[in-house]
Amino acid sequence: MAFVEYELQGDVAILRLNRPDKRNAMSDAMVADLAVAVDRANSEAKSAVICGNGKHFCAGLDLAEHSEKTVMEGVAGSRAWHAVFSRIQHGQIPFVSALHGAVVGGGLELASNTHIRVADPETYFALPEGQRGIFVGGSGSVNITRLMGVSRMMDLMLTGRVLSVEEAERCSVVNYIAEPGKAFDKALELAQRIATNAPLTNYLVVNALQRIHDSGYDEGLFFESMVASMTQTTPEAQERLRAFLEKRAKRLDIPAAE
Ligand code: 1HE
Repeated sequence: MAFVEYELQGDVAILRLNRPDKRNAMSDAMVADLAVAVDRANSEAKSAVICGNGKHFCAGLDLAEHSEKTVMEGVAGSRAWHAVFSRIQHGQIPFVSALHGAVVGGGLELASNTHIRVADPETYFALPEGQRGIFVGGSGSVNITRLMGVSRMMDLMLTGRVLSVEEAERCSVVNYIAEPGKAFDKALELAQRIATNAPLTNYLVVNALQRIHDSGYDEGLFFESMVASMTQTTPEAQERLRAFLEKRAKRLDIPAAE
């Protein structure tokens, strides 16, 4: 996997986009390597971090490669992105992205498929597709829009304007702004914590929540009851509940009163 480095640190898989000389621009080969790494993480880890080597998280689609494609090759390429991104969004485990530098075009699409986004303060976001004469093709029209809404998505795509990390946090693109240079450390800390949850709960959070939100009100509530009951009746849940009642479980980290 030349374009994606993979490492298993305890229960957490670390996936590093590794094409820093091209700002981690996503070529077809990189998408294929990402698919292998994502499948491996889903099969052996309890959570994962996705980050980028070099000065930037990801400069999006490899524009050099894509200037040469036919319509059908373009469709196949977009569908390949969808396939790997959906194995992130609806895979076996939660993925946390650690963002820094440029998170642009397809880089923002990748981040929008992860479950939590942590960013360094100097991170910036943009969708320059309009200027390049193309359209989002890596699920952005669905997944970035879900985060920021159609109005902001239109603004970004039409004007190509650059969003600061504070603006990105305000519109739910970023969950955490880390201390300078610490996005990876913070993302790893969160992933390690997530890895201690019951695996079935993690699986259902990443697979059921968005689907419940996408369904009708009544269907959503019904689906929720099924999922809730399924988790509550597992031996793991029963042991975790017993551990709490017997004071063996960690309490919430409540901030100390002034
Ligand atoms: C690239 C790419 C790329 C850099 N494809 N080669 N994405 C974009 O429109 C963003 C295009 N990139 C940039 O605007 C800038 O590179 C950055 C702001 C991200 C970073 O700037 P900087 O000064 O750190 O790097 P650089 O000097 O611009 O680029 C370094 C090299 O990376 C250079 O190649 P070199 O051979 O001249 O050294 C660049 O050509 C190369 N490079 N970005 C190919 N994207 C599924 S649909 C998704 C649609 C999209 O993603 S559209 C958005 C595409």
